[in-house]
Amino acid sequence: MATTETDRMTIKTHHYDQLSKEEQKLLLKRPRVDFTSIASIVDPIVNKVRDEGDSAVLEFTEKFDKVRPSPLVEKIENFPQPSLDPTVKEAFDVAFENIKKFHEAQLNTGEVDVTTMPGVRCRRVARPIGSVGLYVPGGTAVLPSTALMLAVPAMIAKCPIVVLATPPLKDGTICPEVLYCAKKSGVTHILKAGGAQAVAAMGYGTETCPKVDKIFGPGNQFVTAAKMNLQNSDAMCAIDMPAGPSEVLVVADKDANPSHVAADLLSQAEHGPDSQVILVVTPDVNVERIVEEVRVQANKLPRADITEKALSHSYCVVVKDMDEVVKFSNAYAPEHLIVNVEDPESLLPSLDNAGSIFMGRYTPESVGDYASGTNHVLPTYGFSRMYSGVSLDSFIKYMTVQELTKEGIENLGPHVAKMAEVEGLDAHRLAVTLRLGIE
Ligand code: HSO
Ligand code: ZN
Repeated sequence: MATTETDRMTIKTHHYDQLSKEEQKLLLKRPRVDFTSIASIVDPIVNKVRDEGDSAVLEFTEKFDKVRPSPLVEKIENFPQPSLDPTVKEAFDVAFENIKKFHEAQLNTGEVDVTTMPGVRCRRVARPIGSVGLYVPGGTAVLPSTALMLAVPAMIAKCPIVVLATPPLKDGTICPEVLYCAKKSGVTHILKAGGAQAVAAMGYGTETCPKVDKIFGPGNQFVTAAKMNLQNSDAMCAIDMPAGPSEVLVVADKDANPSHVAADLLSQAEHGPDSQVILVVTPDVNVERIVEEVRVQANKLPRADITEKALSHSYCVVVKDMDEVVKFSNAYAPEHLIVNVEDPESLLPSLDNAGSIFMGRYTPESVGDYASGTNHVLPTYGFSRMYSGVSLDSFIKYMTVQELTKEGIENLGPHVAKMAEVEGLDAHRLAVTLRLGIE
């Protein structure tokens, strides 16, 4: 039978109990990313930028983006305020305020001041990371919202140097909305480059690009591979988190509106051909209706090609009951989890692994992607099991501080001296006993 345009825009359905254990396990697997072959392309780019600096970055930008921006790096104050349509400006202003509010609320939450025993005071104090690099993707979609998600917490943390890298447009300028967000949120430098070459320029520093201590942001496989290279190199550079393709898991009950569910699935599918979208439901839900809605809406999308590829490795799965839904979601550990059910709050205590959760009938992922206030740079690929999304803490490191009074060393010193004795570290013991005036 010939496959029509419409047939391809479909999403398969599995009945969990009818699958073998092996097949059930396979559902949790992400589309495979071959990092070794990507590294073989990316590593030489990173090394050339490390060795040759700006000239290598410009060479790669000319090769991949077909433009030679001049200058490559500019201080933010050199850019005039871009003129935006007032409704566009207002939308970004609202998003900025909400993101700022949510991340400001995280200030001082990690600092502690505890007296562990009389005369022994222990503190934890926060300091901003000195220099950070923010990667804002270009490519098939320019994402100025990512500029806000990264620059606003960096601004609140008071990071002194904030470099924003983004691929230049064909005329060598950068996207005006990205520039607007960068100016508004305290970015200090713009690096007009993308891909592995931009990541390497920030990680190692070049003649004109400040060296950063930590690189943030989503990107394609090349950007991810470059971040991984830097993290394991002598660049002395941290990264926000490991990354894979974007994904959403939607939980829907029988009263969820099928067109809303379909739109939520597609909003993640349209991100990239390797995105994965998953629907988990109980047997009382009309899955066919939702699948039909996906087909109808997908065919009308401008990014239909990308969406079709994403749908080819996406699926719906029908499980026995709500307990199984929660179990499945926790095992999959999605980047985004939409809980489109009557009483989402009752499920929250059992939900353990997700980058960001969207609760109830009126909370599409789009609101968190843009403007509710939460961050959209989140752990993918099952990493929400052990990583958090970007937050204020991502731009801060903590120092611990301790101070003992005379009473403190008298209380604690003998125990420390005893432990030093057990470990055979005599200088450690002496540092205490000399102060105590014993021996
Ligand atoms: N869903 C994306 C973020 C984004 N969506 C940016 C639209 N613009 C990855 O979490
Ligand atoms: Zn999105």
